[in-house]
Amino acid sequence: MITTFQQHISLKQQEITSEDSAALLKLMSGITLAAKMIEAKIRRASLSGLVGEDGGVNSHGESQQKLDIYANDALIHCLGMHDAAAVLISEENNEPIISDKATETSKYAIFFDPLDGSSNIDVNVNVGTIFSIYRIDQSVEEIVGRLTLHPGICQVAAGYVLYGPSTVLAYTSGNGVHLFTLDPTIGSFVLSGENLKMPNRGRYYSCNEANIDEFPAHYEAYLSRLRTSDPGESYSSRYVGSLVADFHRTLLRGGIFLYPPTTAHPEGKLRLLYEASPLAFIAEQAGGMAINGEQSILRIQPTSVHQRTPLVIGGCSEVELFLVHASQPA
Ligand code: P6P
Repeated sequence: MITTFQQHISLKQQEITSEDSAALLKLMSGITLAAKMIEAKIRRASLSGLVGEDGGVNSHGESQQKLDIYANDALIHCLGMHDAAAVLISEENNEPIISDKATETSKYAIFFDPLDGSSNIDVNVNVGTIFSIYRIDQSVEEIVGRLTLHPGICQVAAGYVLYGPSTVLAYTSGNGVHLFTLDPTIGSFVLSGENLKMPNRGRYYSCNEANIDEFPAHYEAYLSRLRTSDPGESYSSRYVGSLVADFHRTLLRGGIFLYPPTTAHPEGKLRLLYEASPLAFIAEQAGGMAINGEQSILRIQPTSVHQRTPLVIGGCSEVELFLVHASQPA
């Protein structure tokens, strides 16, 4: 018999009597509704003129795809339907958005990348939505003044939706990682994997090797070490160029994903609060590790909502070997 996402949250939350239970149910129903809307648009994008650039730029001056805007609007609308959300922080918007139905009892901040990797849509490559939920203790007025940011260890829940051959939702609220697959015949996300564990050692490393000459030296030494592993233990390279796709493979097959500092992005390209942190929460809940090259992603104290970070995320075996290389003198 099937278990839907909503049923699973209700069952799981009974195990942890928490004030978050009811709110998480509302917030996650907003996210799953938006995900179904986004999936339906992606599936027909080339037939409905939704591929390509919108002609506008987001808050970082990056050109926006038409589906970036649709996905962002869908998430803002669906999350704004409930009074649980006080504030929404999107990669597409420079400033936090006070939710439509925010009241003094609204106690949650939702950070999201509405459609990560969207430039891949035109060539029919997987894209994803990434989300991260925090409980906050600020009034709406205080938030408008300045949203207090917390390290990733304070996340109440996090996850992603991967739009691919099937649409998969990965989710954690601190009690393991669970996978749900969208069943289009009933329009529900159905439990397809419970308490996932990332293999301690995998066979793939994943990074954009075109930038390798720009990586700090110990990254290059590490990758060379992986490439020259003993026969039968050697690594192969996989790089989709869509973070959620590359991470999801790492979660299921093990190995390591790296986005090191580069000349173009000396602080790293990926965003801490709505890309690295939620994936780090998932990775650690699945028995893996996630660092910024030196320290745990989940322990970084954010200083701005859109700050970037280097990311090294994967199985303990691979990340611990990376740290050995990082500790060696240059
Ligand atoms: P590069 C997509 O634009 C993205 O933000 C992530 O999804 C992906 O991991 C990364 O950038 C790819 O960056 O520089 O390798 O094209």
